[in-house]
Amino acid sequence: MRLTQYFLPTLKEDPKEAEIASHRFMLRAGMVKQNSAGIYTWLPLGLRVLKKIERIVRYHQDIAGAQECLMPTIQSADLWKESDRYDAYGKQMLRITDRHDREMLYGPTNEEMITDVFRSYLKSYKDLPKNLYHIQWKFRDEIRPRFGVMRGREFLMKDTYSFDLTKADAVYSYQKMFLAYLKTYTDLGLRVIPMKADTGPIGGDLSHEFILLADTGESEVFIDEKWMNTDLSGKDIFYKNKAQLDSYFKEMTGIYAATDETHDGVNAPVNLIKTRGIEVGHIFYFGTKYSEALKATVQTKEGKNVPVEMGSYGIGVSRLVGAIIEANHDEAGIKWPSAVAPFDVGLINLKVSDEETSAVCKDLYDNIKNVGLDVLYDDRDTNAGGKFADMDLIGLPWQIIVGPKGLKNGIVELKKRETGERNEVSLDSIMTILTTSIRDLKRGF
Ligand code: 5CA
Repeated sequence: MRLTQYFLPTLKEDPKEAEIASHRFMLRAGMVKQNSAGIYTWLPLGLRVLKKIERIVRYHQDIAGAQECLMPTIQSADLWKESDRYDAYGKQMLRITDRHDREMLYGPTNEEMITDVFRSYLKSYKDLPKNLYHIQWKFRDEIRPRFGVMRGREFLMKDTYSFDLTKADAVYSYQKMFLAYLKTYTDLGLRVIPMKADTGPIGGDLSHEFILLADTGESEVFIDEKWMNTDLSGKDIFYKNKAQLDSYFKEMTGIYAATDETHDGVNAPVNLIKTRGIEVGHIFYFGTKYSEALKATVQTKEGKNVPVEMGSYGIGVSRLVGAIIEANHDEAGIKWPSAVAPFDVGLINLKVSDEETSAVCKDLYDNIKNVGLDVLYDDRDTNAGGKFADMDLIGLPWQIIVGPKGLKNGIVELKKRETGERNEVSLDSIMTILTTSIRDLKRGF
């Protein structure tokens, strides 16, 4: 993409309304525009990141055995009356009346709707297990939308719903999702800690929040120091090896980590770190809460009808964009982890009016695209300082800086945004360096 043609409205000044780094940088980097409180337009640069996160989330859901579907954003109130949550949800729920005076709502979550989908088709133990997910916009009329996309009113969530015959099977489904979450966050370039959690309005008796540690996080958390050296990647653990998965789950959930609500000072270890974090995922096992209310039953082998065992599993996809920035930035701007960067490479032409410089840049631009990398080419006829500042702000992992002085000696500059490290490299070797350093970071998502 050429910057002269791209819709990238960057801002030099910090917007007044932004209290935290991620919000400030998302507005300044032209990723989102606020339309009303907690409601945003995703501009092209922001949408690229959102899509990359979605892709990684989807990749791991599919491997764990979940199947993607897509439920609507608008739901009928009737289902919520069946589960008795229509009144309980209170003012958080955006209620709508259609032209026939039917009560509708903008979905804050989908337990009722997926249970209705399930009961419409599946009636036998032979149909189980099933696991369905979608990535869809939700609406919660938050009292205090703030921190940009981190606490929005309209936000993108991945929500998965598992259906099993027995509690033991449901716990296995829960453990598989638990593992999928750890693998997902690792591939997003994040270190996220699972913590025992309250189930709140979703209900149930087994629940974990996934917390990214950050000083600006909304949740107060308590974690055992041991977490600092624990491998959280879930690598080498297999979904189908039940015994291995079970012992891994017990090991991970055995190390003390709690949110403010579940922290119990009495049983907590002494070497506890009190800090703050961002909730980027939340999973629940709630048994038959919804299947009983909505009469989603299956027939067992013995011919008995029993309510299906369920769990639900959420990831805050749009919140993750902000959370990733909170964990990866400096004074100058964002430092995207490669897996979610909007472009892999930023190509800076220092002197557009110089014919040779522009010819070299054009060749490089084509070559980089041809090897399958995403490149943003700053071909604007503006000063170098502004170009460097914008490139640091939007935080692409690699920058290639091309100017007439270097080219006299066949040299361009390669900058790694993460460390700020700059190296002069020969024009002949740049493509090899790029493909070897970046290719192995990009997986087949
Ligand atoms: N039905 C369950 C799981 S599918 C559920 O709704 N869980 S939740 O309420 O915990 O939401 C799941 C995730 O969505 C949260 O962990 C959080 O990352 C994200 N989320 C929740 N509220 C907001 C919000 N107002 N803005 C942005 N993200 C949010």
